[in-house]
Amino acid sequence: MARILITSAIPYINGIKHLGNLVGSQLPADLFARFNRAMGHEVMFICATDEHGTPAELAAAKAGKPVDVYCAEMHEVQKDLAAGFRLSFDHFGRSSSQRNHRLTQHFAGKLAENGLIEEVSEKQVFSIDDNRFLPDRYITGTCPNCGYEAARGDQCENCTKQLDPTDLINPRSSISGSTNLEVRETKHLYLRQRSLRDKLEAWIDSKHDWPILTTSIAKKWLNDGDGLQDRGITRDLHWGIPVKKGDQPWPGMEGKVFYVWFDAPIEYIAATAEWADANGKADADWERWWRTDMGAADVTYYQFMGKDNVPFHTLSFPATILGSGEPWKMVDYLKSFNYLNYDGGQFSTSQGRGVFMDQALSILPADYWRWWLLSHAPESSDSEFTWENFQTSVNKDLADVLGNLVSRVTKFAVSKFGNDVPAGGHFGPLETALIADLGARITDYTRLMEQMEVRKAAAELRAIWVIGNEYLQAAAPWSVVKTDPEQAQAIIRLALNLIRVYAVLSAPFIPDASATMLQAMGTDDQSWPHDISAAMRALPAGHAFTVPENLFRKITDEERSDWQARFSGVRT
Ligand code: B3M
Ligand code: ZN
Repeated sequence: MARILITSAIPYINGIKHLGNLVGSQLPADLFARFNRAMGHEVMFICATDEHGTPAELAAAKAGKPVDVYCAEMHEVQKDLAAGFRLSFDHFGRSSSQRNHRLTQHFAGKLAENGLIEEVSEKQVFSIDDNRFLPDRYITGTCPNCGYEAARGDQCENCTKQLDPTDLINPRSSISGSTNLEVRETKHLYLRQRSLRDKLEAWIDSKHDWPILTTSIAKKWLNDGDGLQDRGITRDLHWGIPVKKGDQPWPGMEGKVFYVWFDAPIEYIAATAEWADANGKADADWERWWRTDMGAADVTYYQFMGKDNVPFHTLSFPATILGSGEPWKMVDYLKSFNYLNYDGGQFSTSQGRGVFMDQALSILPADYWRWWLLSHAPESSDSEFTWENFQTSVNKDLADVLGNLVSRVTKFAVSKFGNDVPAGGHFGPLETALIADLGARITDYTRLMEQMEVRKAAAELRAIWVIGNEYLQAAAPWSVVKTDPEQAQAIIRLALNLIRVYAVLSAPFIPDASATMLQAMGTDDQSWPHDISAAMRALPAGHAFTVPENLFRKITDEERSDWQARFSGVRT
């Protein structure tokens, strides 16, 4: 039994995520966690909300709530949606937790001890009425280039010119509109990543099995232009983790917080500590996942994320860990994803374009989305959600192939032989051929799941469903029963066992349908069919079963066009 640590990139707190976000990290991470549990491994699957930074502050202000209240509420919303999608986290933490405060301050203290922190003085715009420094993009004014009146301090949206806040004519705070601004001197901490460059390169070079997408992004940031830049790890904000050196004050840094990207990945560790706290466990119970001197040396650690997050996980976070000089577990395999586009364009949170997690669950159950998203995961390139494709996939794969097989077999079996697995006949050449074919395909499917080849695994699972249908077509129990009822019983006995095997194999993709199938088969035997001959006899003659509710319904053309219009982002 192996020990598998899995983390998904932690979603920002401000707002509900769309399906593109979901398929880029949390959902494939869940697939992998479920698969590894099915393999009998010990799994720790961690996610959290990413709660700091200016966007969180501004979203709270917009909602008219104190930022801590806003974050607590949005955390619950995201947690419920995760549960709705059946994301099987062992813990869904919060980056604003006390655990993360202490760990983040601990890492900063260690980095300082090791001479890796530099204090740098900078000039920044301060808003006297807002009583805060303003990040560039929260300063608005008139563009000196084109005269656009709502240009941002970093760029003019109208003419695209890159700006400095001091270039703006009549600058004002985007938060309050106040023009009572001045330039002040402020001090920040920089992590001297450059001095860790060789260590980082050696570490990245030691990863021979990473996906090309991951390695190419890591290398690009390591080597491009000036190479690795030293990185500011503090901000002049109120909401965040106060800058401290371990548990000691940091002179000159009073009132400042750590930059959100410094504390967010540390939350992977902190959330595991939160898991221990929430479950009455000791520190040693989470440390055995994270400290190589406390048992984590035999853990294999997998991270899942969208490609835009890769630089932070291949350079910045490893720099924090390596720079600490302490024996923390580092990632072994980093699975990254391209983008999912939406119906000829992009998902857009600001325009409400595309399907968001809450909307998705309000129109169809989780399994429909899980199946489509995972079977079209943007692995080797970006992929695109279209309603036509979604309808076809659901109606064919789920309703026609899997759902139909389950309902045809169980209804026929009950009507001809009653509610027990029938005892007659023997497996003949057709059954032997099916079992051999299944065995080979399940070996292949298991390997693809181990390798996190999400789309290929989905395609193999679909093929496994299809050969079951083809077998039934060929074996035709509905005709055979008229001439050779004993043989029809053998066919049905095999087909009922096939349903259990399908339930087990499909569970990582479509857990609810899988549970319904197992329940109908009157079993909680979820053992993976490594030995297919034995697995096809797991439900013996005389074992009771029932006919399940219809597993999947079809999407009508009318629904498809309604939904397409509803989520197009064109406000009516
Ligand atoms: N919150 C960005 C994102 O949700 C960021 C990930 C943090 S992972 C430590 O895509
Ligand atoms: Zn302009």
